[in-house]
Amino acid sequence: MNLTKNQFKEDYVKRLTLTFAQTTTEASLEHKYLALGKLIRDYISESWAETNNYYTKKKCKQIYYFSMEFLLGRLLNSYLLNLNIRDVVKDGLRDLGIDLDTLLELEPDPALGNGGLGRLAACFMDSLASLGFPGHGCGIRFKHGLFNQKIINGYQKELLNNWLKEDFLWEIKKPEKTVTVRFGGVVNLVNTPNGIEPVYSGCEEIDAVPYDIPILGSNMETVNTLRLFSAELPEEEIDLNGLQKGDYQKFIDKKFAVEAISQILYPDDSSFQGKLLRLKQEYFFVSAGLQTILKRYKKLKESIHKFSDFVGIHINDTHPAIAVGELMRLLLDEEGLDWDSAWDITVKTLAYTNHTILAEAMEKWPYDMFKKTVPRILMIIEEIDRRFCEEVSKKYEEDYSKIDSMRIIYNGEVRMANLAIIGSHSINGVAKIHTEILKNRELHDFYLLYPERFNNKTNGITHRRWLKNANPELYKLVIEKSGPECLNDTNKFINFLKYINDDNVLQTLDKIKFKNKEKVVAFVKNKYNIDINPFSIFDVQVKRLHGYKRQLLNVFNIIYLYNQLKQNPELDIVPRTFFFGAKAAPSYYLAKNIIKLINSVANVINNDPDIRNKIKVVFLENYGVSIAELIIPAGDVSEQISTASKEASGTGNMKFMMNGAVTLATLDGANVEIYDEVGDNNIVIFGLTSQEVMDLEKNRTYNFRDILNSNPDLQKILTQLSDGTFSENKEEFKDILNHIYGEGDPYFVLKDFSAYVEAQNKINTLYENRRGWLQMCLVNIAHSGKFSSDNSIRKYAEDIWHIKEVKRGE
Ligand code: Z2T
Repeated sequence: MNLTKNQFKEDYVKRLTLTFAQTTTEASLEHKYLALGKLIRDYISESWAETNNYYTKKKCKQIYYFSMEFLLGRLLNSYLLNLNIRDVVKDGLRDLGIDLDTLLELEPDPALGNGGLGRLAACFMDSLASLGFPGHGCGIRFKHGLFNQKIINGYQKELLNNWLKEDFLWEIKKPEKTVTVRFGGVVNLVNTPNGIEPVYSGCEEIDAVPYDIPILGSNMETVNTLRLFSAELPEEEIDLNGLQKGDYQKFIDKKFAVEAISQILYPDDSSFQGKLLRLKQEYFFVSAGLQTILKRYKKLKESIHKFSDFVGIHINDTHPAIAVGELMRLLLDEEGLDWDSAWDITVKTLAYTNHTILAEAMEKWPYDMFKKTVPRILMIIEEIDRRFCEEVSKKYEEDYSKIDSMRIIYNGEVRMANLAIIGSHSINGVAKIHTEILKNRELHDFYLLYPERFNNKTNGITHRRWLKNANPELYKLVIEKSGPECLNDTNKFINFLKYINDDNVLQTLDKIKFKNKEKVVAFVKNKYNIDINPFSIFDVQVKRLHGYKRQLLNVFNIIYLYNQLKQNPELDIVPRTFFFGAKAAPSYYLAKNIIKLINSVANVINNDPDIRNKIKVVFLENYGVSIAELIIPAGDVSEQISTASKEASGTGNMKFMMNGAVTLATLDGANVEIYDEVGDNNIVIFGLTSQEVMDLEKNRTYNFRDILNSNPDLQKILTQLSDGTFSENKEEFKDILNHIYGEGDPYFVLKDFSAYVEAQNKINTLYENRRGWLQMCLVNIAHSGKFSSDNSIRKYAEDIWHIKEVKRGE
């Protein structure tokens, strides 16, 4: 937008005075922040209304991205960047004696997601709006997001996340757009003059109240909507529940149970728990979202049969897969369509993304729970299942194994992935290798049945948040050197390669990285009182804590290094700082035990004079979007070391690459595509391939003892986990020991250990050649444009959603 510094200052001072009845000299920092936020909100509002009116007027096909999670991170700086007024605002505030960066830190970071899946949804929102696509988000307004992590004596403690304690600046409540969601009760099908109709009795009705957040594009005109629903007790219900009789307890219990639905985000990133409340959350936002979409569609006055020409609905993993049943219900029961028409519309409207092949993450609801919670949906799903079995048995005759593997209801469970696949016209994985595994193994039978539905869409990240916002100096350099064509097409980052032999550019890269490292040095000193060396290699593994992500492999190498240095304190190694950031699901004992190990090892190493500060270990508490924005721009080495075949894609790998780190990786997920881009000389690859892992799993031929017996270094490390080296309590690391000795090292940590050590040595050698290292960084940055979510979204738009970019002027 066009805004002069003086105009901004005038607007700001006025806003501050009108809202808080104070001048800039008296106002608290908090009020200064709030006034800025409210002003920026004003700047956005007009375009928001215009965007919506335009979509309706032109009847644009609109996409709704249904997701349990949206991990947005702080929004104020993104709004400033996308409005293109950050510099003006910063200068204007400085004139008033206010530091913009200090105000930005005051914004709460809404953590409405667990990890990659939620952050991907947020990156997609940014790309949709920035490219001018009509695409919105639909989810839940959790009162409490992902827990805040505190480390106490090396253990993870979970604290309640209370991001709504202060009013959230960016949401607008829309009570007039409330819809009703029905749970439980009994449904009978009754013959009426209008045909068969469901009659409900004894069910519970809940209000879904929308809160809208503007998603502002960088294209200066599009403002899409993220609509999050909150669960409330309907007003009529309040009387019916005891107020009249003075039975307040009954009323309070009821209100509590209803509001529970949008109280808190489940903190599991990759395991399915089968909790009733979770099922209610899923149906709650899906039903509310679909009802809202249908209401909006009616205003277009188009035939219901053309629904999928105007609406596309994307389901982000199986959490919203119940949409298949709910859309059918709305079309059959509310719109009065016949089965075949309703089914045709449903399949054409829905598309599904799979984010994992881990068996323990698959959503399978107990049949009885499902039936009690959403009886009408279960009826419909049973009919979908019946028809599906009929179709399959026609095709495969008596091959019951095929029916068993693909049908929805099986063994007393409702299998949500099967429902999603059968009810969608498109099914995609999130990286090439992941999609191949889906097609060839996990979903092979479905692939044979519906080959045309399967496609790959490799994940991406928005360079606006992960480069422009998190690493502004590097962004400036890339744009300046690679040309303005980068602004609209990140693939043009490749022009940066021209500077591969330009010592000035390489020096500048070095300086920028160093400054980013110094920021982290200051942060760590201030927060943990640990001194770290900005000249050391910053080796970073930040992501959720999980067995398959193998933080344990990383720690084992650190212990190995420690042992070497203890044996020979004179050993000449390149100084390194190992950073970890990771939350463990509260009930995941192994993961929590690994956190304790990292902190115990850190404590020993950081305080051992023999080590002479050659290595340091830092655990960054409460890893989330905000900490990521601090640490990723400072990373030299990006640890992407999952057991091959387990990480569907990974997106942190892309963020590090874009910020000029060198990837140390297994050939898993999108690492494979990063490798294809940068080539053998600009990445360090090690370990089992996914084929090797899958073969070992299939043949059950892996025995960790074979490895252990022939590797004294590993023997020593495992001994140290119970001999008091890292904890006085010799039982301390029993979950980890059981993971190896009891479960047999299911993620092949021991198997890949020596390859990993070797790869780490290679990193040292590469790093010692300063120029060579900087050239590797440059190559990585140049190729990172490929992994912008703008590219991913363009492909979704073209192949799956069939939507076009909208330019309001035209
Ligand atoms: C999640 O973050 C991911 C997968 C899930 O499967 C659930 C959650 Cl919360 C149900 C991650 C994948 O692990 C990661 O590889 C991928 O990059 C990310 O989703 C986005 O696709």
